[in-house]
Amino acid sequence: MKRLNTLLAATAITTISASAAMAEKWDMPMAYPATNYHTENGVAFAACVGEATGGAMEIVVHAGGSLFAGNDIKRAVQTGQAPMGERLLSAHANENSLYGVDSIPFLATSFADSDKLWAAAGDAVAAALDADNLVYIYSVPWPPQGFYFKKDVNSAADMAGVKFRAYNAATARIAELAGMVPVQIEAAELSQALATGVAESFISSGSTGVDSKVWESLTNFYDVQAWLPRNTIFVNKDSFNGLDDATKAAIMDCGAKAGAAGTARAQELTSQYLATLAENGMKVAPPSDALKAELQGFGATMTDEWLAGAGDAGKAIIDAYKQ
Ligand code: PCA
Repeated sequence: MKRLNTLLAATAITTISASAAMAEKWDMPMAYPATNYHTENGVAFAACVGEATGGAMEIVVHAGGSLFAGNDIKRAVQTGQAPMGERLLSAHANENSLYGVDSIPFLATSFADSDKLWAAAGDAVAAALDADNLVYIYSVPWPPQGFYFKKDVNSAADMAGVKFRAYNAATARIAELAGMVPVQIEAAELSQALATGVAESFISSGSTGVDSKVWESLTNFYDVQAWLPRNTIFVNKDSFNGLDDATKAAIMDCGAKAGAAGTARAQELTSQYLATLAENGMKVAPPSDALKAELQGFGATMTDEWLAGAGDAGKAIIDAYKQ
């Protein structure tokens, strides 16, 4: 009996050390600052997975584009250079129009409508990711998008010729329609671009305005509420398929929780961000009626263009959303 106990104890020790040795460690590149709620939510997701797998799966978040720059994260995960990552998928709408469904001006302008649009679009976007060798885990919206300038802007005429920082095809297109000059810049480089005059305006959330201390370079925020773009977390399909079922389930469950928690956090922070902009001396205002009408016109053009590019799959999403 004593011998058996010794044997069992030895077996237990072997099992523990084997599972510790086998603990999987995954890097998760993210593009936004460590203090941004998307990143904090990613860290909470990683902790959730660690806990749910008893430490067998360790996910290590790399914030601020430190492992891969935002624009490189999707390709890195597709090709297995990183097993998982986070990306603003609308920046890849040139690869597949469906990735831009969250950046159609004035289609979904509130958190409730963003959820509704995602309920209509999520499966099609997940299928597009699958075709890119990626498994969809969760996504979280940014707060509604508004315009930053360094002067009062009351109509599109006031925007003519202004250097405008774009983060995807939709933001570049809206700049073009307004007669501005778009330049594509990652959020991580935004402060510097504004400080050096490479860009003198942009469209984004209060969140990114605060992250970039935008008041150091610009003066006006117009709360246009044009759309709520999303950050999406995905895993390389081969890496995912190599996991056991329990670990897959842990990732999916923690992902569902992170999607809900991150969205709630975004909503909670939205008005705080605008208050922070104002506290730092920015003029925070709704757009004038004239500007709003012009932007709505650009939105109608861009909706038609998106539908032309996204075909039947796009139309099915918009129809389902509008029901
Ligand atoms: N912040 C990101 C994307 C949308 C947003 O609110 C950015 O400006 O890059």
